[in-house]
Amino acid sequence: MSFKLPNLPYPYNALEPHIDARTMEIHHSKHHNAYTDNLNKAIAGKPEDSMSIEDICKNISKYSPAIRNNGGGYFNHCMFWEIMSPNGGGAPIGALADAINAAFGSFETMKEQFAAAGATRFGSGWAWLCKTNEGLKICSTANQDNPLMDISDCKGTPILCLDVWEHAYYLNYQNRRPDYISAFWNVVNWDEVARRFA
Ligand code: MN3
Repeated sequence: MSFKLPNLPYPYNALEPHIDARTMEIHHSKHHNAYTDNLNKAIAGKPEDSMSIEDICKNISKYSPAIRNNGGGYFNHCMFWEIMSPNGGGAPIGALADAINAAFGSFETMKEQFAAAGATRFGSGWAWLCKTNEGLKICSTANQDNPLMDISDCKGTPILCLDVWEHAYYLNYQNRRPDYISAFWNVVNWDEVARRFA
């Protein structure tokens, strides 16, 4: 078994009241665990079994739908847990703040565009802030696709992500996806986003 479900870097209740403990527990121990198990089943006995998840994503057009869905699900959730923190929120500083201002004009405008990308993603998917050769970009992907994937029309190195599948918020927010997105800013780990940006 190549891929392991990572432990969360904080307890399930650490992001309350913004993301509730029950949602975090089910999301991590059931959803992310299932993507991990199903990815391992899909790559068993194949060369992909010895590849990094990033390299699998970058060559995803060569692989099965099961690897695309579960490999994306594995990578996306690993990143999602890390870019949140109970000590999160606030605003980025330094080179990341400069890059955000250069690309969007202000931190507030970046947040508005990111929130719109998540709110308008029809059905299930993710919102992303990506580093590209043309500066920072915001986009969204469907299902478990991500900007590393060669099939993505939203390519770049992801530095911030938000899961907008209903399983990420429905217990606490029901149909109010925009309220979940607003609350997310209180738990963003800007130190980790800056590390990925650098
Ligand atoms: Mn999810």
